[in-house]
Amino acid sequence: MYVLYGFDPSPYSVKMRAILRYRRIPFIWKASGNPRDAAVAAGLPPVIPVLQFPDGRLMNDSTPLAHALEREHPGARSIVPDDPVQAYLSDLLEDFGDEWVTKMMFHYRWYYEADRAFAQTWVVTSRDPVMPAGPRRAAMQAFNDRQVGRMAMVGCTEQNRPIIEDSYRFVLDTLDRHVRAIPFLFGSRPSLADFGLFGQLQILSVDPTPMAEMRARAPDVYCWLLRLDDASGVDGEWLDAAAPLPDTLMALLKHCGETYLPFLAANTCALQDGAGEVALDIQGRPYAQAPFRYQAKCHDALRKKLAALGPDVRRRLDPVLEQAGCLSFLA
Ligand SMILES: N[C@@H](CCC(=O)N[C@@H](CS)C(=O)NCC(=O)O)C(=O)O
Repeated sequence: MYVLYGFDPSPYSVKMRAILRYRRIPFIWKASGNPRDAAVAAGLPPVIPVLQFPDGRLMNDSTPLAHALEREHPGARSIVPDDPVQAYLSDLLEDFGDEWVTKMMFHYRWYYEADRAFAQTWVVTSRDPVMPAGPRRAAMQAFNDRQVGRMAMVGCTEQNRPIIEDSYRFVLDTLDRHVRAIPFLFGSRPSLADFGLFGQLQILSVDPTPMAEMRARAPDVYCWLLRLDDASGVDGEWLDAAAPLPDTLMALLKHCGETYLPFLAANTCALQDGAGEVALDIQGRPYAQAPFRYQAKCHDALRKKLAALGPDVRRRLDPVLEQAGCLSFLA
């Protein structure tokens, strides 16, 4: 049996849980205590979720984990589209979810008073629901202070706030239109991209400020999240690879090309130049944050994956990436 160490308020944990459920891979959800201890004890980076494989191996980082599950359980219920063009776009949108939409999750959770108060409770009670009042208050305050102290590091600043909030609204509006026409991003079955967006948006659908916004302006996104949380009963098809991509999917890719990818490229440059700051204009507004090493790895992985695709795939994929304004950041 697999064991997934994580907890409900963690976007990457609920992403991984939804993948295991959709894939019908039996697992135990270990969500009490401090799930990060499982990573530390195994000498892994101290992040959750951590997945223990039936042979006892432990691994973390949801993207390589999802691909490891593809290798262990190939075939039916794969979350990688059969068409390599769609598979690449799914990887790209998953990364957009994991690394850009996460800025929205972190911003709303730690910027607004009501969200900060709720998140502290949710995190502390997930670790121990019956902690005595004194230690509980102290744990809530300590967690709040730690996360608020990290906001600038991940780009959640007053300067960047309009870019992040407008991007949240764009994703909501576009996804809302999409899921009213097509059940998941690449057809009537979910892809890795769906799960990447799901992880962050699931948390945004619970934290009070973004939840109110989501329910008011994108109720179908809210319902899509509920469906995707346990999609073990979904049996669907991928989009026809020969047909043009739906407008809504193109719009999401274009948005990625206007927001996340310029940031990713500027981040890589800043790290190469040893600069202390990533600064660029996003949709005509100034955006700045400290460089982030993990996201340079994400950029590199996307570029290497594109470079490894054969000419037949590139002949179909490059025009899509070009039209979406993504190609120059990836080639
Ligand atoms: N790239 C990793 C990110 C995992 C991650 O950042 N997890 C957060 C919780 S959602 C974490 O453990 N952060 C470290 C901490 O809070 O100490 C993944 O996809 O799993």
